[in-house]
Amino acid sequence: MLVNGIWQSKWDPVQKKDAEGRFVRQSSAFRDSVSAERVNAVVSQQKQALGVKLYVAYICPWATRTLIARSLLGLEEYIPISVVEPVLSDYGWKFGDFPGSTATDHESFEYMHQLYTRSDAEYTGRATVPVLWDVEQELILNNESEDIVRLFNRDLRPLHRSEVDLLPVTLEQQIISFNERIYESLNNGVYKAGFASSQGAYEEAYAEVFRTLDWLEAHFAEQRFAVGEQLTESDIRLFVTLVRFDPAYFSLFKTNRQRISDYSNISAYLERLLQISAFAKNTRVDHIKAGYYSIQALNPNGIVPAGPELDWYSYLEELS
Ligand SMILES: N[C@@H](CCC(=O)N[C@@H](CS)C(=O)NCC(=O)O)C(=O)O
Repeated sequence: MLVNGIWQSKWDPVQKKDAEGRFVRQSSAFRDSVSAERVNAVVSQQKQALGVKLYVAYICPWATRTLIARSLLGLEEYIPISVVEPVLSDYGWKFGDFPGSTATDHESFEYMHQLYTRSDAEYTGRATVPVLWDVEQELILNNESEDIVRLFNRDLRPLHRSEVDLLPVTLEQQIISFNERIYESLNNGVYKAGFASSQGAYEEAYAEVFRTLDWLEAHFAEQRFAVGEQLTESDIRLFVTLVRFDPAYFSLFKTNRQRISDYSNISAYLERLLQISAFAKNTRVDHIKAGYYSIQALNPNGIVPAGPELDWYSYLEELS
C-alpha cells in the first residue's frame, strides 16, 4: 500500500482486521463522475473520445461489476480498458504478459499504485482496482465500483447502446435492500470467512454465507432475477460472487458446506446469466484461479487446484 505517496515494501495483502480477527475492507477515496459537458461533446460529435479509461482485474469481483455494466450498457466503444495481471506483485497490481492482461508496452504505467500517486502525490491507502481514469487530466475520477456502475448507468445514459436500466427508479428501494442483504453476508462475507484470523470470526462469516445462499435458493425457486422481472445492478453484484464461489471461495476461503453447483435454483440462475455475453465474456476463470490461489497467506505453496469441472465452463468456451 501507499503511505504519503510512498510504496511500502512491507504491507499486508489481507487488508485490515478488527480486534476479534474480522476482515475489514478499506473505503474508497476518489468519488467523481464524468462531466455532462464531456458526455454532451461526444454525443454532439464535437469530440470523438470520452477521455476516460477503466482499469480492472478479471480476478476482482468489484472490478468485474464495472466490466459487466460497461458491456451490458453498450459502452465498450467509449470506455477502453486496461487489465492488470491476476497475481498481486510485491508492488501491488501490475500490467504484464499473463494472457488477457494488458502488456506493459501498451500501458503508460507499470503498476496500479502509479495511477494513485499521479492523482495525489501524497496518497495514503491501498491501490485498488477498479479505477475510472481521466485520460485528459491524468487523475483518478473514481475508485469505487458501486459509483462506477451507477455513473455508467445514469451519467453516461446518452451514450448507451442498450435499453438496459440497471437501477430503475421503480425498483430502487428493492435493489438497495437486496444489495444490503447480500453485501456483508455474501459478497464481502466470503472474504470475511477466508481472511478471518480467529476461528470465531471464520465460523460467524461461514454461517452468514450459507444463511444467505439458502435464502437465495428459495428466492430463485420463484424469481428469475434478483429483483423484479428484469436485470438490474443486483444481478451483477450477486453474479460476481456466485461465479467465483466453486472455482475459488469454496476451497481457498473454506466456505465449504456446499458448492453453488449443489444448489439447483441458484445454479440455474447462474447459468441463465452466463448465457448473456456481458456476463460470460467478463468471466475469466484462468485469472480467478491464478489470482486467488496466489494469495500466499492462504496458500503458501501457490498450488492452483486442477478442478473443479463445472458444467457452466462450456458457456465460456463458446465465447473464447
Ligand atoms: N471498494 C472497492 C473495493 C475494491 C477492492 O477491494 N479491490 C481489490 C481487488 S478485488 C484490490 O484492488 N485490492 C488490492 C489491495 O487491497 O491492495 C470497490 O468496490 O471498488
